[in-house]
Amino acid sequence: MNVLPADPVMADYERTRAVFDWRRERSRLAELPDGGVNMGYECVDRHLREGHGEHVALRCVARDGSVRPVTYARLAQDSSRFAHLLDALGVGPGERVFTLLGRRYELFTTVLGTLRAGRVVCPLFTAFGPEPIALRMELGDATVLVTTRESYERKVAPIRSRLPRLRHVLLLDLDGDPPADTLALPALTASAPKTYDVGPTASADLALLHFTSGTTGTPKGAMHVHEAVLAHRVTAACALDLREGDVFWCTADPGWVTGMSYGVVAPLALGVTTVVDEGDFGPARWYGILSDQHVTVWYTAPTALRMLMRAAPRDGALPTERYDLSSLRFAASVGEPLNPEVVHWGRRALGLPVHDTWWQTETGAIMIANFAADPVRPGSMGRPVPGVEAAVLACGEDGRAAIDEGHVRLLRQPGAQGELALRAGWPSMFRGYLHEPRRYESCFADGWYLTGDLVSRDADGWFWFVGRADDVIKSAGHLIGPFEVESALMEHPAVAEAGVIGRPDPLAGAIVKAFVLLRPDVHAGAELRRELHAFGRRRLGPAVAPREIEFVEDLPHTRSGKVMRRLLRARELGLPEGDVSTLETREPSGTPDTTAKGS
Ligand code: 6R9
Repeated sequence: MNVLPADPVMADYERTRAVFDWRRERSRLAELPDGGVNMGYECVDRHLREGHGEHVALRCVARDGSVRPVTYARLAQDSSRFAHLLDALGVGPGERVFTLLGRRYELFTTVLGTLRAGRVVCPLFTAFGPEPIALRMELGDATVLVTTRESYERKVAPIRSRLPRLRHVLLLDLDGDPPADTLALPALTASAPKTYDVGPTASADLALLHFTSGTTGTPKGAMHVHEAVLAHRVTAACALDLREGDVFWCTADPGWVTGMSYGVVAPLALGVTTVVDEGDFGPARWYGILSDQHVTVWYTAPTALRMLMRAAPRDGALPTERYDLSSLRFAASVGEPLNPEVVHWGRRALGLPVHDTWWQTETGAIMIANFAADPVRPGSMGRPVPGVEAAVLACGEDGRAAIDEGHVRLLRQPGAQGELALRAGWPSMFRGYLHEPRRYESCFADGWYLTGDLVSRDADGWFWFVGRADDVIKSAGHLIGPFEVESALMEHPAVAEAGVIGRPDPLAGAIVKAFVLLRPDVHAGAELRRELHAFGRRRLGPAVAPREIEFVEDLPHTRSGKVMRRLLRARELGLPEGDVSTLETREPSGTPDTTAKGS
């Protein structure tokens, strides 16, 4: 597979960092005739050209447990068919193909066909309700949607009129006539040619669009380019220890960045075999897959591990006593803090520690990790991957990096807390927020990308997560924007205003909690609470809807009229309220005093 021979990285961190060079790694990519790089080509065509077409790319585990192996050659054929279909439908270069699909084979053919054809992939989470789907498809200028009949009828048909630019809805299902204004994908691809020549692709052409949430405003469309595949390869090799012959299993949903970068792109770019589980989480199912598929490298989430940890049988038997986990060589997690208890449990229950890795939608690939050769430091995110420079920046009163005449201040003393920043310029760095250049620019200062996470670094250079600098909620590893939840709740006729926070939860890290101020004359009772829960789930989907709703008499506001979520959180947790100098002090239901100074 010809990436970063594992040895130098694993054996000597400092030395690898010293000699690492992105340009040299870039020269290992298969260059297209025009000098560009194509992510889809790296994942598929390259392996055929190198004579590995018969290697198993995917092992798709159906809900009933049956397993279907798919070779790289087959993946090339089926993704070629999809690429031809995009041509035939007149979908132009750079246009957006949205997927609303779980982990299944067609997700791979759609994504790879789209990338190979030079169109842009934008994945959606299947646990989203109609509202988050509509918003993202509107913002992302969706031209094509690939989904199932069931998802279409339940979630997209009701909002289709809001999407005038959506030209083609392609449904996977074979049975029955497709609903109005949709097409049956299998019928269209069956007769399409089985080979496809990847056309000119510039390294900086847009490949993936990932929506992510911020504190305010609409979701942000993080734009990723084809050459990001370089970072996927390098980080999967050095941080996930992925090597030739491995069987890899990434449990993340493809609607989120981990499920795309490491569930699809990275393992295929490295030519290994990837397990695709179409079923849902369950301890027996998951241990069964690890064992039956002889998974060697496993990338999952702290919430899932905590669920496994809790599911220990009464007789105290360890998973290793019931299942053959002897193939498993490396386990890692991402998305939320990995508490030390889970690392220790991993040692006991799986026979190996779990390696924490840190990154974000915007970074496109793993940036900080516990590496295979180093002893894990339980509770630490690890150290920067080769080719990435990380720093801790001094913060101002707003809790974000202080920028003084364009300059930031690096905190070098061990243990000092500040905002985590990364030196701009690694290949998978996002290249913009779609249609929001200012929002993008505000993420950078003095040559650094500001992550919005608060961290400290110890004397040996290991990073420790402290918290987020903003109000965004991480629940079960999924990033949820409080504003999106508040907006949806406020559409209910009984709701005057809502403030949404993450309430700490031992299993999911945090759960979404809404404080709801009702309109005058509305009775706050159990029935209304139930109705609001159902309303939230219908609009937002189960992954985003509030799990807890509390009716309140008033909500704290800043003098500029914004709900002070920080204060809601402090009150919820019984913590000191901190700086409340910007708190609006007039009657809460009145108009905020925007004339007040110093807000
Ligand atoms: C890949 C992904 C990014 C945010 C990030 C941080 C949190 C991710 C973490 C972690 C503590 C870790 N996060 N990894 N917090 N320890 N190892 O999750 O991307 O959905 O954009 O979330 O998740 O707050 O800023 P994304």
